[in-house]
Amino acid sequence: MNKPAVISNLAAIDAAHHLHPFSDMKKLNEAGTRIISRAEGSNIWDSNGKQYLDAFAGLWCVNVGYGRKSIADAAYAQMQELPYYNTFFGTTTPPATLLAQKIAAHAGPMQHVFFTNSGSEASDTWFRMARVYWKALGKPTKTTVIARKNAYHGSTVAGASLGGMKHMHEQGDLPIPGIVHIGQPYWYAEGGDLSPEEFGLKVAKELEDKILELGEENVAAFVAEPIQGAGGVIIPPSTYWPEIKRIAKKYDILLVSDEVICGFGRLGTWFGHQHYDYQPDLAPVAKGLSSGYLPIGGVLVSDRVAKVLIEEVGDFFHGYTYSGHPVAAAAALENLRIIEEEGLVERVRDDTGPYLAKALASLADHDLVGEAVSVGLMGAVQIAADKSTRRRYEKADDVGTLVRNQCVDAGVILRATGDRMLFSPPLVITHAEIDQAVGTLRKGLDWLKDNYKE
Ligand code: PXG
Repeated sequence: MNKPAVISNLAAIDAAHHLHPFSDMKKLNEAGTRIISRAEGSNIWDSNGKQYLDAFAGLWCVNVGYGRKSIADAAYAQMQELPYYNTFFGTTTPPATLLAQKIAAHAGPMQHVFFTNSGSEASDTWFRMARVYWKALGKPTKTTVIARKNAYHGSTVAGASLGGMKHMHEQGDLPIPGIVHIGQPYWYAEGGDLSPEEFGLKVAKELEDKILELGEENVAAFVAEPIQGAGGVIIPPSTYWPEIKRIAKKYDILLVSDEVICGFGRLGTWFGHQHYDYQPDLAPVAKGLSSGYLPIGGVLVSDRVAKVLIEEVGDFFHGYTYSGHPVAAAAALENLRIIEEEGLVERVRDDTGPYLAKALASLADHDLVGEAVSVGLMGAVQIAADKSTRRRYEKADDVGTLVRNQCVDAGVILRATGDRMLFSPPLVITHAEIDQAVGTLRKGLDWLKDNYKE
């Protein structure tokens, strides 16, 4: 296929002008940027015409898959009708309002939404909202938020502070005051001699200990992803969420469920908290809300919090020029219509989710596989140096990257967090594509076994 001349130059232009997120630019410029130029279903193509199965849905977000003409049409029609108007001074637009209604239809007692453009902005939004809530109730000391180590909640100052990534904190003197972190339910790495169930209870109990240490009167909220995503698809032991639920109920704090990855079908439920059967007071969303076709996010607000915001707070001095952007909202509306009409949430729950679980379980016999686990279409394979003792390779980042590179070369995009290989494919992925992804990962692990020496 003939390419326009400019394409052959793009990598050089990119190196000259484009700073990439979360990238070592020197190494990237040496290696050359991979240019992705088209996509369809669960597959993407680079500018050399090479095809890849995108087992990562972009960045955990293209839930309905690529190439949905009806989303493009909805955005085009909206752009012609009304490309922009704001939602600030007593106005709204039809798509923004209808999108709020459609989200609410799946969100139980979270019947209101505050729109943002991203998950990071959603983190900043609920963080302020939680403090405003307690102040309005006459409890202005309830400001501290408890979050978890190795969590990811975005890259803004509040988002990166809420996240528990040390390397992010080191850049910019984070976290900001008023944010503290407790342990994560990562049994494989940190569970020691405890059973997963005992360990789940132990790390959940850290929340109670932290509340007692800080004093309930100083704690605003606890935030957690239902399953930690960027941290490595850390699936909590079965005892974890019931205990967190008990503790959050016992003490007067808000429970915040970061649904940016787990929302909109990923776990085979509309939202991750529904899979784990707890009820958040606030829930940031983004990604799957529009399947990444346009940037949009938001915070789902429970009736408990909305009532105070509406009746007690008055003006909430917070918002973005593009909160509820009509074109992004129109795209998101069509995206949610597709999820509903095609029964994608049920398909993940009853069909592709169990199929992925079985395919991953087939890796358990591999010498380097410590665990291979999933919920819905969110899965992880833990690489082990010695699976009998759960010993991990010392250079965890290296082994994950090596296997990831093998998979990408073989035409399957996966993500590695350290020594965990992560799956988060489009919700339209087929059985054959799941087999392709898992089969390619097995070969990558074979390669590591034969070629990597500690
Ligand atoms: N919360 C969670 C749970 C996320 O996963 C955000 C908030 C922030 O969303 P925005 O839209 O501001 O990016 C995220 C984003 C990775 C990776 O490498 C993960 C995310 C973003 C970029 C990279 O896994 N998650």
